[in-house]
Amino acid sequence: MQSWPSPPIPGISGTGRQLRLYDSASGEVRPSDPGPTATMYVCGITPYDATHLGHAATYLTFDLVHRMWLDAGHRVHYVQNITDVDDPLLERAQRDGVFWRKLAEREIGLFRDDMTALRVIPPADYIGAVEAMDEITTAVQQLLDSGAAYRVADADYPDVYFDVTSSGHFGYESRYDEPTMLRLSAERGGDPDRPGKRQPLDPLLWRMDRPGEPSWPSPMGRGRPGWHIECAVIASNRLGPTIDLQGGGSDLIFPHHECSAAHAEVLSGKRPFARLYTHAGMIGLDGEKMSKSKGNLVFVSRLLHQGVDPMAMRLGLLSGHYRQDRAWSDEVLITAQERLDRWRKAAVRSGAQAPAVVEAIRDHLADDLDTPAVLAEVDAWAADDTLDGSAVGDAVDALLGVKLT
Ligand code: 5CA
Ligand code: ZN
Repeated sequence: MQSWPSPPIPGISGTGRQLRLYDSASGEVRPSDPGPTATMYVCGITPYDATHLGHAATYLTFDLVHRMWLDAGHRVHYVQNITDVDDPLLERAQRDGVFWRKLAEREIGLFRDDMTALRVIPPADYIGAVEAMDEITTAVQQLLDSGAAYRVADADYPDVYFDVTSSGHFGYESRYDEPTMLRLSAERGGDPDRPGKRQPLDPLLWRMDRPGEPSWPSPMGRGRPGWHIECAVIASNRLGPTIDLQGGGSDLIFPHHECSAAHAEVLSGKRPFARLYTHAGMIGLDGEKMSKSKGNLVFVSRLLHQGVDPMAMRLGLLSGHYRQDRAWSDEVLITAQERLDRWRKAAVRSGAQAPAVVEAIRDHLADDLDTPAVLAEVDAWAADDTLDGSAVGDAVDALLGVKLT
């Protein structure tokens, strides 16, 4: 799938830092320690509706990771998927009377435009589930052959499931207890009550063809893939069996990242799948998580259409810490726009060089992406009329992704 154009990234003087990030699997802030090429997989959208500010906040978080690694001299191999066939997409297409592929195409187009406006560095590989169908069916067959997967005894639909006990340490990524896992599985697309499964938490790998549903040929028979195998396969076939970071919003901690890690580890025989599992908090509106099902969405494309500066959106979303669940509001946007105006004036100013400000930006970002501290630092620089603009302006562009000039 075509991704989107890369924003130019200005060079800045000095040396980058080793980035430390919170890891869900260990519950600690840990150093990321990539080799010359850092590898990152961030779960992409399910394209049945436009990009909202919650999605944007999550992609901005990992864009900062990308920028910090580049600043530290790494190449970055970034892969993102598109869940372009799944229940929510098919249900929405059915409801609206549009062909599911058309709906996906339209929403992916909007997403690309939104990411471009927000100056998010694109993934090198942007891969739809449909494009990866052969890879996915090969992996499911491999799991069946090895005994890690099985079919349910259902005469009509002998769907294929993954046996969670085959990984030997299912649950290590989320560290949730069994009742929590069961609840979240039921809430987030799993089917713990399906009769015939070995364990209630076993996730679907291959759903046999149902009337009216799209399906693809496979050694298992016609059907379509489960959700978690898609990400396990797209990531590991491009980045190898062990990646530096698996990212997404905190609603993906379980079951999605737990199951995709388990699939990838059983397929490769290597663990852990990711050295860091990093999750962004949920953006809410009026006290509730912003989500398609609740309908309380603020779309990036709508704000752009209204003339809101995407750099103000970016600053507004980065004004809270990425791990914190936080609310979007008109006030957040107004404060961000005012800040952006002050920073823009300061960026064209002549005066004394302020290399310590650039170093402080790096230090705060290296500390688990402490953007509130970065904003305070840059605010102080903007308020000091004696300081020069250009070097700090470039650092704000390169590291924070906010273009000032
Ligand atoms: N296609 C799957 C991942 S493979 C998916 O979750 N798609 S999504 O469109 O529902 O979400 C895309 C990304 O946005 C995910 O990382 C999700 O965790 C994140 N996200 C969704 N809602 C919010 C929110 N309100 N705040 C922050 N991030 C969110
Ligand atoms: Zn995913």
